[in-house]
Amino acid sequence: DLHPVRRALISVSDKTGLIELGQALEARGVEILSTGGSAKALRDAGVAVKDVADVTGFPEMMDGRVKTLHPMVHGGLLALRDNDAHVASMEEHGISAIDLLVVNLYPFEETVAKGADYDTCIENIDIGGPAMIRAAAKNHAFVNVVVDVQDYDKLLGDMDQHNGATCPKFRKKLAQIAYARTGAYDAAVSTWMADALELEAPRRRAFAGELKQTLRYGENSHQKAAFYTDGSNRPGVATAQQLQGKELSYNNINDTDAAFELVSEFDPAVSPAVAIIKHANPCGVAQGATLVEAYQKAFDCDRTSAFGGIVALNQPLDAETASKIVEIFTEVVIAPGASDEAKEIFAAKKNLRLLLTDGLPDTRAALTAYKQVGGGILVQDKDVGYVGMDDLKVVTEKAPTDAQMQDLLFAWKVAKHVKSNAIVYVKDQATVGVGAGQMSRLDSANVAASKAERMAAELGLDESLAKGSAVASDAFFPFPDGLLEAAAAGGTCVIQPGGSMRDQEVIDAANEAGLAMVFTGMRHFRH
Ligand code: 93A
Repeated sequence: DLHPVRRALISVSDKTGLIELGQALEARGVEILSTGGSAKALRDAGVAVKDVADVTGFPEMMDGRVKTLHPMVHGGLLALRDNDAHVASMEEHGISAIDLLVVNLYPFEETVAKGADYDTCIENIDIGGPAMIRAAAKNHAFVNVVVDVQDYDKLLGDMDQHNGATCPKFRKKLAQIAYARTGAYDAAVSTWMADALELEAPRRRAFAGELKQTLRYGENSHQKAAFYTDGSNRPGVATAQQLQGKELSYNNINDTDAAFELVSEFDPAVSPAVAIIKHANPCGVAQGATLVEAYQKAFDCDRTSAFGGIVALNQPLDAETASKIVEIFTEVVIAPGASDEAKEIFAAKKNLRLLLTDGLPDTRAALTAYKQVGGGILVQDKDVGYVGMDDLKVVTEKAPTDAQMQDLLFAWKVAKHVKSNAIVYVKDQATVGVGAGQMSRLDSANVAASKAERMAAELGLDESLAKGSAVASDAFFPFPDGLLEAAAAGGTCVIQPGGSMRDQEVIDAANEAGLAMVFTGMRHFRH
């Protein structure tokens, strides 16, 4: 089952490593066929190459749309070498076997990412490449197919282990990668088309991913798990660089994502912000004059829960903040960069994971969110809803002061990232109580209030942290009870979507309790 590699076809858009590969194959006595640009690059470097056009007897035509789509190529890729009839056909038509195909495709994904116009994107749909890749992969019993630059060395390594041939298991692995690549490629094309056509629910959808790392286990130790990138290059946990610390776990990744997406809601040009996350919910979020102040304020919301938490920053980590963070056990820190001094401070804490990103994600960019359910996949727009000052409607006799307004908007941004039912108390641009994931809104208000009280006691204060706070509710209050609970805890102003049948009852209760309340007209369920 060892098949010597005697003849290769190389056709690559990304020319990285091409010359080295060509030279290595030549040194191993492999004959090389190649297409226009790839052939030229190899020839310029002194590697002997045969033009595919000379093999097919046809020039590359129609702007290169037709260059390798020919029986001389596809016959050479698909023929079964141990089938007499196939071999007879090859002889009859003068087709020579191709034992190795090296292709990487027209950069369709990159072209879309650059924001190219429709026709340019269409022109970057590779046809001949995927056709060859699929043919070679089907015939992996005899043919090697390489679609990733990172596999060049592995190919040469396998050849060297087997005296210029490759083993069947290696060829099978290459074939699996090849089909995943063409699948992902067409997924990218169909997803782009669905967007370009503004289709709300395309009748067929394709998904694709590329392995970033295997994980030791999933949410629990008896679950297998792995982490895939989606090719979008969005700054975030999937594209971050890990500078130090243990390998990230499944739960770390989930929590780090929640933390970074939340903190990225806060414009770093306005002020530094910090979010501390536990179990995908914030246990402290704050803005401050400095990053370290923001961290301290976030930490003071719920010091107990912050232990072993995940910290996200909207600005590069500085030395002061780094020193403060290492005072307690923290699982992960993610930031858009870090100073050398900060890195040094972290280096002393070997287990602390530090992830650095290339900037913050655009939290308003349209994205699609998926959720698996029994027998299906739910697809929706990511919640990129945003409410600004001008969208708010004051519904009570009292209107919020400017300072209250700032805290209401802050609380609203945080509430969007808290599992429903979400109630968030905020004072001076810092959360002071977060109630998450309860089955009743009243319970969430209670949880937030009791946390604010417990923390106040811990800090030696004689009134609840929630005293004088702004309160956000991710969805409307169906009854006045949750609102009254928030008022009793110390809330003085409220932000909520409105839209309940009992809105008037709730507004009356707010007026009676002396609260100022605004409606957003938009809710932020998050389940
Ligand atoms: O336009 S194509 O779809 N038609 C083809 O017949 C064809 N054959 C190879 N594109 C085709 N290719 C692609 O050309 C390869 O997949 C590769 O991405 C690219 C390499 O072209 P060059 O060697 O001229 O740079």
